[in-house]
Amino acid sequence: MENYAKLWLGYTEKKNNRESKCLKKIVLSGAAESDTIVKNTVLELKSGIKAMLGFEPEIIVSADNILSSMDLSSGKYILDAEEYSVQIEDDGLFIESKSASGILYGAFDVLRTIACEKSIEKSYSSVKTVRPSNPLRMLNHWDNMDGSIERGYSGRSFFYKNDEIIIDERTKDYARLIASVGINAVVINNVNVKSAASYMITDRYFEKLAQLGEIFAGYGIGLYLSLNYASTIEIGGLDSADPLDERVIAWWKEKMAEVFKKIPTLKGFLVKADSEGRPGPFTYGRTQADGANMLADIVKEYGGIIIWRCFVYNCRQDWRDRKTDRARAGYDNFMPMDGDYHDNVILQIKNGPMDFQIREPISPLLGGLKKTNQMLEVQIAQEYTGQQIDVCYLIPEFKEILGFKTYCSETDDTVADIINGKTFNSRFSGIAAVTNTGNDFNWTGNYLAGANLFGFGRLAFDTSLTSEEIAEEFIRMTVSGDDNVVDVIMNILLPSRDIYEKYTCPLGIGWMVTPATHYGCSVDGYEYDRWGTYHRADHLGLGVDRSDNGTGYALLYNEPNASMYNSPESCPDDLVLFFHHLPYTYVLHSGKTVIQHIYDSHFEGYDEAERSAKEWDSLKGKIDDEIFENVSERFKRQLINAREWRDQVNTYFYRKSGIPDEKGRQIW
Ligand code: GCW
Repeated sequence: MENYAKLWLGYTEKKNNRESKCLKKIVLSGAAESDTIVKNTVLELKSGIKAMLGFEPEIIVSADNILSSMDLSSGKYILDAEEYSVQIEDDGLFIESKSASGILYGAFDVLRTIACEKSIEKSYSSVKTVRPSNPLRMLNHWDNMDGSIERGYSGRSFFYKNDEIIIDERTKDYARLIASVGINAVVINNVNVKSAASYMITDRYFEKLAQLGEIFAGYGIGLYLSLNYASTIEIGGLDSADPLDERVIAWWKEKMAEVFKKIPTLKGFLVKADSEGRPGPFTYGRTQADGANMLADIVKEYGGIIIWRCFVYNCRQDWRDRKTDRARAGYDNFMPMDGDYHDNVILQIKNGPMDFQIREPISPLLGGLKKTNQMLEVQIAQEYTGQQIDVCYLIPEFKEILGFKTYCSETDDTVADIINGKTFNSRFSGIAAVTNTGNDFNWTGNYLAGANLFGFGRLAFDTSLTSEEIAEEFIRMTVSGDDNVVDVIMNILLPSRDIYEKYTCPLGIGWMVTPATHYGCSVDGYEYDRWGTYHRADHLGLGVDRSDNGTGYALLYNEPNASMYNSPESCPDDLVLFFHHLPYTYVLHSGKTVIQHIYDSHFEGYDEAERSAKEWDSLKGKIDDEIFENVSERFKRQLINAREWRDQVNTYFYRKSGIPDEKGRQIW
């Protein structure tokens, strides 16, 4: 037996499409037969169809259609290039694209259709054309070279062990898995670049990195590294990392020439600077733009890009200080330089202004910045959302984020429009997820967390897909094609984010988690701490005043969002405590008081989690035992967690407020 699951590329035997004539001959048109991606595509189609349908198709590759003059450095052209179409013509199936990657995506479309047991004839009788929604569709690994993973809940790293890079069958299967859902970029090391990882840009690792880059390139995936901003000091022997210091610039020039020569497939770097103890340009009185531009100018001649994170805030705050607002930090640090970032810099912005809580407003940088390349960062590693113990299907949340209207322009003003490059005609843009994988047998700890890995890729590739469509594909391809099983798991996945929200932090307030580990309830865990993460509860009420009477954060949005958030009357219930400090007796739009909402949602959240666990139990014997047991065991832990959250939050606020539950349920 393999030591890892095949997930959605299991290619088990299928009943439908066995007689399909057009699958006997498949034409790949638009790229050369000698191209590695094309070779991999041919192998994938042959083995996949053979395993699912019992015959091997004849595959013809024709290089027609290549646009040799294509400028791949421009975002728009990348989208053009990666677009594919599939259709039945005469007696064969034609997969066409202007690039080898597009052909690969077309092939995976066909394999998905077969794996989901949809009719090939119906699916492709008229031409199906798909153009990816985003130029960059990226995964960020927070893997450390000692094999640990920061915020990893699925075992150890499959990239590193004891400061060495691992390359084996799993590396290639990982590339296949993520390419199959449309990922085209991957950062393979933690943004906190320390210890051995600082030496990734040295001789010690070039050879292995070059090999890794080749494997990824064979599946249309660009390799990126996280960079230690202070490399000049840590490995360069200089005493400064000042981006305007000539010695620093000279060191980087020489270094980058070497790095791009030794790792020819390298596409660029991700940088976390001036954040949570990491060094950065602020140390030298320089701006974030100074730091990013210095590196970008140097990597430009190699076609490289610098992805610079906006997660810059004061993590040494005094809890007594009510003026400093962590939520403002990203905006305050990056907005003033809008227009100054050079054209191969992309700012990578977390979806919310804080840090991947179960409910946050959209970062006001998205819709604020108008002259800067932008990328959205979401987190499928469930750091604050159940750590792959609790089931939490995040695609509905990502759909909300992408659909958010920022009012930054007359048309095309949603987050999806901004990051796909449409709104500001950006050259480089896209979406990244902090990934949830590790070397566990099933890759993601909980099998159901695989839906977030699968779903993130699918959504990044085609933002128009619904959460339901994505969940259904995932289940059919990974667990079972039985309609009843599909229904049961859909009913578990789709409401899971709401359920998790209900039994954890109410009304957008966030942060009532156990400090450091971030799993489990601790209402006051972060209340008197230095991280800028407070709920400000007293005997009368709770919430953070971010209106114009408070920190003014609400006014960072474009109108009408600013006014909407600024007043509790117009602020949506689910964020009202993020923006306002309200009495427990305040009546929400739902008609409930704040305190009654807290009680009701927590009782409901637990009950619904329990119902999901029971639904899962009904699958015993109907699905693979290994999957069944894995998720069952996680559900047991989820219920313990949900019960603690419910009872601690309810009890805490009952004791603070002295207001009993209208329904007289048990509070401790
Ligand atoms: O949420 C915080 C995490 C850190 C992480 C940081 C970041 C990689 O708790 O573990 O560091 O975010 O995004 O940089």
